[in-house]
Amino acid sequence: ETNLNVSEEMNYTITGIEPGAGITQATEKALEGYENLSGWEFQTASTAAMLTSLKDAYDNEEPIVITGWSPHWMFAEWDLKYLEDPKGIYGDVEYISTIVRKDLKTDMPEAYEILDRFHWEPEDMENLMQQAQEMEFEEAAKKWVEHDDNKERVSEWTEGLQQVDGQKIKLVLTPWDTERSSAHVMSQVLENQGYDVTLTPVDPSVMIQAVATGDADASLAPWLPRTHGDFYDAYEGEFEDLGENLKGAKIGLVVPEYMDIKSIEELEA
Ligand code: PBE
Repeated sequence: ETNLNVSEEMNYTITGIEPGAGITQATEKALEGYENLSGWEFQTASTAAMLTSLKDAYDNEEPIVITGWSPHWMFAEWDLKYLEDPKGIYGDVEYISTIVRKDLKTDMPEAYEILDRFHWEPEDMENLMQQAQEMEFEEAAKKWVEHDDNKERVSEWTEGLQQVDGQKIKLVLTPWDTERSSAHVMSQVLENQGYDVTLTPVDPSVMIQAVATGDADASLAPWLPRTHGDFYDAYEGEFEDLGENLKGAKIGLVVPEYMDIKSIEELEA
């Protein structure tokens, strides 16, 4: 059986990312949910380490299973595929929501309105993330906001709203490029309206808690319904959800195209 050899070759190991990621939690559920994975190791470290391992494996055409997600440039850089997930543990297509603290509408009505209006497409986020490979996110976001293709949309987010004079607003994000992108775009837009913006990266569990307790004003970072669903449910009713700011995200187990395997269930016990 070729698959047996392949799983052995990988030392029955899934290469993960940060321990606090939603995708890490989902993968722990997958290890419990799929009998064939019960003896597998799940290595967590960092996104950077995962990408290095993926690059090394790919360059040598060796097998590897990683925890992957879209949007991400890994799919443009390498030929990769999501393994089918017949038990649906990683969920289906996801959206990213904007959440705000409960009194934000009363306290900061203009900021609330801007946050409520903000939405964009996966390819916008991808373009910005790609730009940010060569410069700081702050600069990439500034370019994105000022780009001719985006100007009109961006101005709709603030149309008819009053400027403020240095009002402080605190956004929390999670420490991945997808969320660096949205947070820095929102930061540019709010600063252009006169806000004094603080961006704080935190773990997904803390991100939702911070908005629920009012420590942070807002976040553009919750991946739903699955990736951060448990954290979201734990604080449901203690924050306000303004709805999706992006549709078409995804998480799952990802392998190089050259691997002769289609489904999580084909990994050998
Ligand atoms: N991610 C990217 C994060 C959210 C954004 C999928 C790696 C996670 O919590 O899994």
